Amino acid sequence: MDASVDRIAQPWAGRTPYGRHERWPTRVDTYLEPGVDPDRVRWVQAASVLHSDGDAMDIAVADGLMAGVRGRAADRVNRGRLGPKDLFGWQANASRDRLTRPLVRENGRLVECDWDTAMGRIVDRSQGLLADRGPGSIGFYTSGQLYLEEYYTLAVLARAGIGTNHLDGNTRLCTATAAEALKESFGCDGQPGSYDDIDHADVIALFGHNLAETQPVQWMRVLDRLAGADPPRLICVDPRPTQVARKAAVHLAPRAGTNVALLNAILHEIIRTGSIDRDYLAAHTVGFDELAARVKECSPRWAARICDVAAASIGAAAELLGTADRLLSTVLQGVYQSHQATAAAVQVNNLHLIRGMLGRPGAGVLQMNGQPSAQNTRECGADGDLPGFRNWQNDGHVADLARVWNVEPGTIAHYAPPTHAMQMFRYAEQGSIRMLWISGTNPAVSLPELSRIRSVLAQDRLFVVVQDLFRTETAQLADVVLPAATWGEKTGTLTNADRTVHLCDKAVEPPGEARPDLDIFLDYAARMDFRDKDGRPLIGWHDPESAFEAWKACSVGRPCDYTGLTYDTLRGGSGIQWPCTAHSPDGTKRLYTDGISWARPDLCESYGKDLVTGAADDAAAYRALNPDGKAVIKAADYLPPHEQPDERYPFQLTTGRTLYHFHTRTKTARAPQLNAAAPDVWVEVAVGDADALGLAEGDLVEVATPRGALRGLLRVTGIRPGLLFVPFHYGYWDTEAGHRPNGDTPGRAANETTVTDWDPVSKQPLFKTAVAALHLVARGDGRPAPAPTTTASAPARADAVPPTTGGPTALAASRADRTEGAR
Ligand SMILES: Nc1nc2c(c(=O)[nH]1)N[C@H]1C(S)=C(S)[C@@H](COP(=O)(O)OP(=O)(O)OC[C@H]3O[C@@H](n4cnc5c(=O)[nH]c(N)nc54)[C@H](O)[C@@H]3O)O[C@H]1N2
Ligand SMILES: Nc1nc2c(c(=O)[nH]1)N[C@H]1C(S)=C(S)[C@@H](COP(=O)(O)OP(=O)(O)OC[C@H]3O[C@@H](n4cnc5c(=O)[nH]c(N)nc54)[C@H](O)[C@@H]3O)O[C@H]1N2
Ligand SMILES: [Mo]
Repeated sequence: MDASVDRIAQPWAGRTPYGRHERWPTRVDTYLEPGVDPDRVRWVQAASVLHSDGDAMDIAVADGLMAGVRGRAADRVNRGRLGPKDLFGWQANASRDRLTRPLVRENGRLVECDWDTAMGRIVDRSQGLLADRGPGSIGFYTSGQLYLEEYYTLAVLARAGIGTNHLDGNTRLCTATAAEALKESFGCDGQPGSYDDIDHADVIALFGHNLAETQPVQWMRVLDRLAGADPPRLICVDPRPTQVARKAAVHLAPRAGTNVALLNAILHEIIRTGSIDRDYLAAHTVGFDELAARVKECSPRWAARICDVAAASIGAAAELLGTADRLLSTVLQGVYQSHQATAAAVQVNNLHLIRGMLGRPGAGVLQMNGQPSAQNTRECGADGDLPGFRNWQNDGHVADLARVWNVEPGTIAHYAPPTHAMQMFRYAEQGSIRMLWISGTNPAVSLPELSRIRSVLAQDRLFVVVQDLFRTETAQLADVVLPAATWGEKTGTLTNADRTVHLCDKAVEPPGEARPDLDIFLDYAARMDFRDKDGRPLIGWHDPESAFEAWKACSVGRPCDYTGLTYDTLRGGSGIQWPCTAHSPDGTKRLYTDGISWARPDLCESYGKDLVTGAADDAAAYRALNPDGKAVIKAADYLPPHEQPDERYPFQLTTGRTLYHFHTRTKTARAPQLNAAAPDVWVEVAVGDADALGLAEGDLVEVATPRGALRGLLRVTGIRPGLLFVPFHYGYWDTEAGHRPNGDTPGRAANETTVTDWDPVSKQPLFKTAVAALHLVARGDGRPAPAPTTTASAPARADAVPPTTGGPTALAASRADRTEGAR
């Protein structure tokens, strides 16, 4: 790829068209810091940690410092391509404000100390709590951004060392619904499809998934197919005019929170027109009759009223879906972060089951992940699951895990489902959890209802440990802060959304005394002196590779079997998809090529839940429903969103992402090109709504909900009327107040306004459906909102706003910052 292309202004760059069933061409994207001599660079292999795509890349190292990145041409995921965050995000590693020493709270202030002091405090508190209150007083809240080796170590120390049930990841906010929907339909987590399905599909349907901005490299793949022979037709279900919507054959922009009504109408049409695969249904599923009965009355006209979408458009979508020869569907947060998250995601699985669209090239479903290693959090049991997708309700599975760890089964808490993150914060609020160890996540910006989260974390009686790279909003509320090494500074593996495992090697030294998360967890386990039932150390590994080998032993015979992988094979060129065993050394492209394999009652990860209440079924009920371990077709009635607009709060409010930032911006705001592309928060409103309220581009507005308010500059876009959108990236670490709104003035974090509420099945919080009021605070001064023009946020009137660019100014700033920041 021509290095002079401005990859901020042209995020997806030029096309390499290819035809259906052909191989996606290679294109190597590179960004080297200006002035770096390519001949003096050492390349170290890695994969991106700024989304779930798993873009393989090499990190350039010059004089012991990171100096750029280059896509890996041989890799199956990206064939050399990189997105804007991949190209520029690494610069954050060298920021001047990295944490370099541990901090402890003394007289209300965080002060630097040595590792012995910091770890000593954590160990003292842990031992005291274990003695006085037992394991249930200690909770761990981790990430989807560490490495597999780190999650597995954390899962063993928390579940078998401490023996607590309170271990979850921010994956609860992210992909809990993906996991749950897979468990409901297929009995077990594990992505059925493959990114290669993009090469073969004739119809690609994206449900609440802004692929163009959130997995930009797979969007390049879609664009390349659109530019080639026999292009696929796209269906986009999203209330915003995303780039996906702009390229779609059918774009449905439903009222937020009505996905189940829409999907039921689509299923209704497909069944009514007889576009179903009866042989597949008979051989591989149970539950079809129940679905057919439930959607019988759900006509497109019925759904049109609920979703506020034309019945004819629903019909057009159903026809494309019903006549597709190879259908690929993807599902993400527009579905997962709403009140019927699992119910809706399961209906997409049902669409594939009734059409027999699974396990063949181009016929697949991607219940997407968002974070780079969310898959590993789940498979290692560092979230609300047991390691290796074992079933907490199956005593045989618990006993098997106890055998792997050489502990008594009773040591592993399984008296109830593993505690979910929202419940852990509730326990902390009520006082039964007294120590919360937060690693690789920033809940003081990312959890709903921030005023509540700040007050929970700030309590005196709660001992908060934060393990991060920076002094985040959350770190500022901690009792102990541990400086972590990150991507590029430590070795480990991560698994992307299509089960591709990549190895990231250490490229440079971490700053100061920062240590890899793995070393921190191992150090804690050693100081706590956790033992197995024979008195040997519970955790017998000591570095990333030995941790990986330990995990392989835990994965034997499970769906996520890693036994055929080694660090050496992962250094062989491309990432490899699990399961990977001696029999399938090259990995497994698709699951369920030969029927459903992990749903048998004795094998399944879950016995399923009621889609309305979330109540867990037991083994007997599951055995009666699904004795032969087929796919379960689960129907769901539509239920309206928990909040409905009224006179006081006339708008719906949804929140989400922009192309150039990652989450709470701890990395992307420290990369000058990315920061310049979207420097501050904004509020999106439809043209008609702005006109009706007399508001214009660049006005300072306030968005208020029953929980709180935020302020930002107005961007007038083609978003659906009645809906507001606010990006959730902007917290306070780079503002004067540091970790919260300044004084009584409303802040800018989207989660000041969101609600403490979740999908009853997956327990994933609702970030996409609140009600809100919109008010003018001050007229604009002629400047447009600080929102990109290249994305879903593009202004309705393009001439009103200068184009987004990462041009010469941003690059000059980059150079200056790097020179100052170099250690
Ligand atoms: N640039 C960038 N990429 C990222 C990330 C990032 O922070 N920045 N984060 C990564 C992570 S962790 C995740 S989870 C993914 C998330 O990736 P996405 O899910 O693609 O991103 P979101 O912006 O959260 O939401 C997607 C879309 O849902 C739509 N939506 C809102 N309400 C509804 C609804 O009721 N129905 C439907 N059908 N759609 C609705 C929104 O308009 C939005 O365009 O992105 C990953 N990639
Ligand atoms: N309103 C609203 N809220 C949302 C969402 C939404 O769409 N709308 N989306 C939700 C979703 S899907 C997600 S995934 C979450 C994300 O929410 P968070 O996880 O809170 O967001 P991040 O900014 O990614 O936080 C990761 C933290 O880990 C640190 N970190 C990075 N690498 C490492 C490492 O190697 N080791 C350690 N120890 N720390 C590291 C970073 O500096 C950062 O502080 O937000 C959720 N919140
Ligand atoms: Mo996420």
